Amino acid sequence: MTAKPILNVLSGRPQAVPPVWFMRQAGRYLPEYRALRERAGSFLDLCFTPELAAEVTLQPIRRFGFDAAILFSDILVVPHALGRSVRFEAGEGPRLEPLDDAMKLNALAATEDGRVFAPVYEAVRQVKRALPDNVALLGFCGAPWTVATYMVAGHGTPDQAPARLMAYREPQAFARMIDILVEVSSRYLVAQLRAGADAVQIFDTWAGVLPTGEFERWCVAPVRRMVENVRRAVPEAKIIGFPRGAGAALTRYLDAVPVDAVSIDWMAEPSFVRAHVQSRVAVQGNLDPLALLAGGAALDRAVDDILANFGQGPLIFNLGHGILPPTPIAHVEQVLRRIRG
Ligand code: 1CP
Repeated sequence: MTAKPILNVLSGRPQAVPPVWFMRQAGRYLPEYRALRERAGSFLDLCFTPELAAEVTLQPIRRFGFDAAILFSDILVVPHALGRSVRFEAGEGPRLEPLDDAMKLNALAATEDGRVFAPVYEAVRQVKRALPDNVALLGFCGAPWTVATYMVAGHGTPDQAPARLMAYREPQAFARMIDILVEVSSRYLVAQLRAGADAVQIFDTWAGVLPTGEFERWCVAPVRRMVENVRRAVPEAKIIGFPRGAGAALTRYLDAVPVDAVSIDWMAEPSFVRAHVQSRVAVQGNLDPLALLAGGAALDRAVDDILANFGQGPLIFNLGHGILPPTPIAHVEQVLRRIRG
């Protein structure tokens, strides 16, 4: 038995009161984050200064007593370590040099500059030392497909069309990039685990936009290889998968990818998830971030529904996607009271 409720759930043991954390729990809805962000300079400076990244990681733990801290970083540090230019413009989101033809894709560096990640591992060690025994530390990275959507387009897109098109037109060059991301991301997760992360989450935010064959090729197969790589190095590694928007394809994901938990979005059908996901692994989720923003009776009802739907089995209470910046702090407190009594 471990003192960390999340690790119990990840081992398939339901908890009477489900452990809870929120995706993007460190961020702009917190005044203490906004204050520190202003002092840090650029967003990447914040990610790569261990003391600052550790402090931001700990802020939501101090304020709310969540059951997990998630390392403060971003999925786009991986393209940065591959030598791509990555910038975060205030209010505009990430900006990268696009990889918009096969020649550029084929010129992508085959391996990372490992020195880029050193401050991230130092942040993991610092957070680990500061956390209470019952709070788990989560590391993370983006899944190759989701990271590739930003590398190809150079920014966030509503439908990920540039990467989808590139994958159809230049499958070999696209596959080369995915293969590189598999290997870099696997090494990155292994090093986070070795630095002290208790578990890691693989964010495939844009898994839901692909047709079956493409989903298999660009989401399922690469994440499977990552999980195999990580477990080869750290056999007991606890891994959470988040193939957002996969819907009924969650079963095919689980058939191939041996994760310990699946994080589900708020659209997922509860009886389907119970029968085909929670019967096999732990479930994490799936509060609608807009219900959290709305608050009031609608929020209470949404929390109760999740507890009724998934509370009998292994459940990590979470959002179905990241917390929205205008979310009132009082609404987060309301959820925690509702769950913990
Ligand atoms: O202004 C700011 O301070 C920057 C906003 C911000 C923050 C707080 C970005 C830019 N990234 C982050 C932190 C972050 N990103 C975390 C921190 C840990 C946490 O508290 O959860 C994590 C886990 C991520 C992961 C991430 N980054 C994902 C996957 C999860 C998800 O939310 O879908 C994705 C897609 C990104 C890309 C990214 N980075 C930042 C933004 C605004 C975006 C989305 C861009 C877009 O598609 O529009």
